[in-house]
Amino acid sequence: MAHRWKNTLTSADVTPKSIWMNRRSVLAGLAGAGALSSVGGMATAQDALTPNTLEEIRSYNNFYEFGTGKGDPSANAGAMDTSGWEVTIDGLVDNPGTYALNDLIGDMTVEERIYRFRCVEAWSMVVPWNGFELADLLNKVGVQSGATHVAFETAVMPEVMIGVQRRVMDFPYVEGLRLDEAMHPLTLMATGIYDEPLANQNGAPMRLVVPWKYGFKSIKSIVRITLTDEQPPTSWSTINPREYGFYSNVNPQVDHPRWSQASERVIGGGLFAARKDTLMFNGYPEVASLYEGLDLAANY
Ligand SMILES: Nc1nc2c(c(=O)[nH]1)N[C@H]1C(S)=C(S)[C@@H](COP(=O)(O)O)O[C@H]1N2
Ligand SMILES: [Mo]
Repeated sequence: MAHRWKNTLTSADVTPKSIWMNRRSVLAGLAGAGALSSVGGMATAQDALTPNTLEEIRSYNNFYEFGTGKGDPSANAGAMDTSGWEVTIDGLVDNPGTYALNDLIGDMTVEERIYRFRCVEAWSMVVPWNGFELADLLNKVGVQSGATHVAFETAVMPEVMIGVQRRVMDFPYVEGLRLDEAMHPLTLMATGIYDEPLANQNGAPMRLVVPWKYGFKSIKSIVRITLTDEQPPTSWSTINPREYGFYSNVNPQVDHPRWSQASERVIGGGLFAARKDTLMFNGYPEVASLYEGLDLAANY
């Protein structure tokens, strides 16, 4: 299938904002790792952030609807039919409704964003997403003044989802953001990777990507987006609030109760998987102002 969204931009095009933002965060990340001297001319952000291969990104997954093993989503998610996908927008919005996906996002400007991706389980990848800013979608549907948070919900298709059949957790999988986090220009709705439509195991046809938060915030295969005036329940913080908080910002100084978050295992790169230091906000310090005055150890 051809990548069907209009206005597709890639790194080959002039994409000042995304490239600039990535470059800035890469600089900060490298400075944090003490490697500033290797930056040299800083040609592009892509030079510094080497993406994982498509094969790696499509074969090592978490998508519990299709099973709890890392290989289960790639083995099982192909059975999900994403044609005729609809997304319901409701709550505190001017234009609520159930939309055919293309009617909702067909006019969005799709950009390439090469982001670090850090799972709470302490592994990481670098993924070249294609997507649009969630803010563009929220502005299109019209957020009403009382809204403070955004809630997201994943499809539930028991016929094809063995994890749903086996009730490995409560479904639908739900997630949420504060409205200011949702409106941040780094927050992406992804529809592709490497200029190809998302594979089902990566959350086709549309999934959230919040690069400064642990991966479980980046909810897949979204069927519902709700604007609300209270903090919405989220799947993992409901299952275990002590281990998984609502914010779940990547933070090397706040360990998971059962393991350190100070470093991460880099997926790929052969037999001797590299480890590297985990960066505050996963190397996106531009989001720090969102949390001024908040105790990040208490609000994990
Ligand atoms: N609906 C749904 N979304 C989900 C998950 C899930 O189990 N179900 N897993 C999360 C977790 S823990 C991670 S690390 C990422 C993994 O995304 P990837 O497989 O595309 O790398 O998806 C997140 N989104
Ligand atoms: Mo994760």
